[in-house]
Amino acid sequence: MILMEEFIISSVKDTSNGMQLCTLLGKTQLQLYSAAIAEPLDIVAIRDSKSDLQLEAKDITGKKAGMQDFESTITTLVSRAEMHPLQKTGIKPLDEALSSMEEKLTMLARRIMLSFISGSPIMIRFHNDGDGASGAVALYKAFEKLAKETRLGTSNCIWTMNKGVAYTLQSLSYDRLRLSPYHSVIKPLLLITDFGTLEESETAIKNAQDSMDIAWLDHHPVYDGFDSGIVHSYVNPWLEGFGSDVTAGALTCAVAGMLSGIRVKNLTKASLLSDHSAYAEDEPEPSELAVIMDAITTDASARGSNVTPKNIITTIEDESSYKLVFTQAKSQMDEAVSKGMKYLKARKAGNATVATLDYSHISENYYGYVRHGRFTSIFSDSVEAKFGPSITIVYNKSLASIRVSKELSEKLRLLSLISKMKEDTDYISNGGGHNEAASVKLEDEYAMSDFLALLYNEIESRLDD
Ligand SMILES: [Mn+2]
Repeated sequence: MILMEEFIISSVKDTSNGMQLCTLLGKTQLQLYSAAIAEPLDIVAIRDSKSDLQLEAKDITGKKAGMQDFESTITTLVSRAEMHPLQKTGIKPLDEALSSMEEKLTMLARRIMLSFISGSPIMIRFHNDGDGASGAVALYKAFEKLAKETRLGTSNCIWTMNKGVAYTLQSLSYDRLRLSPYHSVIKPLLLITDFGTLEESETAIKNAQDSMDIAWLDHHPVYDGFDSGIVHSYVNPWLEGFGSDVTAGALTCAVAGMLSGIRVKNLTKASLLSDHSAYAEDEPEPSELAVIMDAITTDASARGSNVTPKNIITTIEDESSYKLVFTQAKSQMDEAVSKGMKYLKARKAGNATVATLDYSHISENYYGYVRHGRFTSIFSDSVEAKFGPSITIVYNKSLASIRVSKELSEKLRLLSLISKMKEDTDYISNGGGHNEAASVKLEDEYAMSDFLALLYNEIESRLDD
């Protein structure tokens, strides 16, 4: 007697060679190419799931599985793929924050696992900086490990570096287009890391609900009226009593660690450094990783091309590319910072120093890694090293980027200062961030000198008290 084993088809991907790649679920999960036309929920009977064969028309029984059968099959398989414990980073306040969010992170990881095992598409969109990239690289490594363990491929994982901070209708239509080769029982999953929490994303996020589930990891402040309830999972430290110092990269690395057990400490630390989190510690390997990921993502954004975690890993693992990218980025920034130190104008406010720099001195000569916001953060470290507690203002046409030393931030309350100025004047179009790092956009660049004069007054009066 020939033993036949039954499987349910959970997902089908049309490939470019006219074949289908099918994910089959039974006592185990496997993927097979098929020359015959298969559809989700088709029941197939094959003789030996362990030998390397291709699905044929005779294997498709013509029977369809019911949703209940499908659900109990996938539930058993997913629960067999055990979650790994939440890893400690060794940074106490960060570990406390992460463990208080453990339940939500676990739920999100389980949703990813459901898609992974069922072969349904997982679209990962990450912010185009070192924080977003660190999470994406960690997830990529996690999927590679899971693929080995489950004998599944990763061709259902689609990577996009998101240019900008919103999830737009354009992003949504592009994502929908890319779902077209996939047919799956489990809804496609969109995983967003390190961007999107702002009003500009609302319409696209709402419209996405009919074609995809959304799992979302962010650490940008939530705005009034933000409703996280419409997406499948949303994890943000601002909703859990913490703030932006808990990076999206740290959250995403935690999820990647739970999914696969891969070590995520250095990537987590790189994300903290890249975003200038208060938990960042200057260690050689994570610092270099942060610079490299920042440089690769910025460079690709400038050229309008996509970067995948695989591209990043290739650079990191090749010694000469690693050195080249790192040295170039580092020397550009060092040069720009020392130039900035020459051009800055310093004034006193109480015991603090206010350092102001016109970014046009810098922007003309540097491209790529040196960017206004990133420059301001690194520049402010040099200002602080020279002048002690300080406020660093770097303005570029109508945009001012402001950094405040830790010991001054409580007294200065930068965010409330900005909102007061916004009420008192008519040239501030928007401003935000947090009390140690914020930016202000003016209606036009000619208002900058008025803005700076008023800002100095406000700073002086707050720091004099
Ligand atoms: Mn971030």
